Amino acid sequence: MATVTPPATPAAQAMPQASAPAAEVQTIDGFQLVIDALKINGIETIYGLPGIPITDLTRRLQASGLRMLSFRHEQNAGYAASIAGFLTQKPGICLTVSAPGFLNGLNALAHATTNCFPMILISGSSEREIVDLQQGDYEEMDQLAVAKPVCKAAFRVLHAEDIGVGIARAIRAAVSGRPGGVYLDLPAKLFAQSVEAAAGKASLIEVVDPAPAQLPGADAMKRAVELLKSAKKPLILLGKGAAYAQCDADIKALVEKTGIPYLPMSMAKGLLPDTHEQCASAARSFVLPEADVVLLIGARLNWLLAHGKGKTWGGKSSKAWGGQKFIQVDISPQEADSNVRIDAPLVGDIASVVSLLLKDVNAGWTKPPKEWTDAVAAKKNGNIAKMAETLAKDPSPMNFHSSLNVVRDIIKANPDAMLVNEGANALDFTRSIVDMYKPRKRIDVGTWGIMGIGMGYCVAAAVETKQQVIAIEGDSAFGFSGMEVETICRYNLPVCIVVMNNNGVYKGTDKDPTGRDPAPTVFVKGARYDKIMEAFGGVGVNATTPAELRKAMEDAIKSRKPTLINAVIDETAGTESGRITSLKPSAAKKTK
Ligand SMILES: Cc1ncc(C[n+]2csc(CCOP(=O)(O)OP(=O)(O)O)c2C)c(N)n1
Ligand SMILES: [Mg+2]
Repeated sequence: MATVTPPATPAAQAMPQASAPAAEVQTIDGFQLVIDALKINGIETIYGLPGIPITDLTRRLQASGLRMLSFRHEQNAGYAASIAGFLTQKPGICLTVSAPGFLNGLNALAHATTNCFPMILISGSSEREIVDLQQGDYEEMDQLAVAKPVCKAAFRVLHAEDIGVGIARAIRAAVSGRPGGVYLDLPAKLFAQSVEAAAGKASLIEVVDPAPAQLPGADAMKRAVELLKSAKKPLILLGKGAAYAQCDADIKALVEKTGIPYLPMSMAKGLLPDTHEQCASAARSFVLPEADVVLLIGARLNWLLAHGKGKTWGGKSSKAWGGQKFIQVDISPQEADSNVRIDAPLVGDIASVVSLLLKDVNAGWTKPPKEWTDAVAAKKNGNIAKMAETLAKDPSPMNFHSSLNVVRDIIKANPDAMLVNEGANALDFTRSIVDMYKPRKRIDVGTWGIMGIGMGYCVAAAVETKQQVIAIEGDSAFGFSGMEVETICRYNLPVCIVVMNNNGVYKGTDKDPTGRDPAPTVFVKGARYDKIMEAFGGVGVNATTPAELRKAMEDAIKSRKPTLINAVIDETAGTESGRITSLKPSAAKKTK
């Protein structure tokens, strides 16, 4: 806090010796108001990258005791902030410079909005009067206008006395209702503005009840429970919204007391252990078309669930309804009927709705018919046995199955470890082979299937949870954020990265038919990603067998040192596009 003497009046200047000494006025500047506004709202960590006009802000944030984690590229800082939001229910904060830094952070802001993660992108910006007249300022851009289409809300603060309101609005917008990405524009001039200290402090707002409980009405509950009770082949689908809600014990109780088979979406894996007897993951292609009533909890009927219709759901053609009835628990009333009819929408926050459902179940419940649960179990056990045979093989060179069998054991032995996962085959095989045992331990590419979340997620997962982090990365996927290995070493984070190196995107065998260049999907053969980690003082290991991979992962977990294992995978092992080959335009052409 600075002390300034108010400017002397012209009269006082004329006769200085005659006036009494001016009273000192305590002031507070824009930098400090931003810091204090974040602090009183419980923000502890900022993910960002310094430069004009926010360098001093990053220094003062750090000096004030907040944790300021500095990245090599804003996109990775943004992904870190987005997943911090998912893990903590508090908005993850990403701080960037103007135009180019802002644009680098924008991808993550859009990702947060799409995935319903609370996040605030705070960017410094250039002089408004020059930007608005397009007179060519340093890093000139109308950032507010650019951000708007990809975020839930966007705000700009022009006066220091509005900083408190600006940050309060950003926090409330990010976490209330359906969470999402919020943009907050802080022009350079704002930081140096000073206001009278007491007034400045009084202008700060501690947000009360930022994500209020929202409960559906009794009639909506009755409708949903009656429909669920009428089912002969019920199914529960858990989405990452159910993981976000942090009502793990109630979700487990609901599943177990109803006795209904359940299917977790990727980031809902571990809400109940994947080895749970009611888990139907290994029978997905059986339960989706067979189920008659489906209870969706925090899962949207988007492309990841084939829009709730078509052949996946037993429909006769690609757009035909399969005949299921849906109960949908979602905080957004607009989600219902987005793809197919929702017979019983339950609009509310997941924790409240699940506790209401549990009350009804406790009041009296008949478990689903044994024919249904037996049929699901038979299908599932058959598929698990088939998978066990594949996993038992030890081919040379190592393939996705034999290497991921090791990861599966490591996660089983370390169920508290965070698993970060991206790639195509490296993603799909990890999701289906590696069982999760606890909630919110698996974080991955999310709704967009985005490459580049890897190292940002690793940093945030380590910082927010303090747990060991294990990242299973396709070699292409790793390349999007690989430079953050330096960040991981700089902060000495317990991160073990496994690069599934099959020499390319999907696989490493493509050829340029003209013979001139490498094919678009292939990389340098035999690349040694482990050397990147060594360059910054971490541990690098080249693993060519499952035994070498196991030893390297165990050592990493024991030492908690930043480690990168270059896992050499058979370059012929992958499938084009992993499991989503059907989405390729050329595939659509063939089926016409
Ligand atoms: C930002 C972004 N760019 C491009 C893609 C397209 N894409 C999907 S998977 C993938 C990489 C797959 O290769 P790799 O990570 O090596 O996994 P593999 O299948 O080889 O295990 C790419 C580039 C994407 N999903 N996101
Ligand atoms: Mg690859």
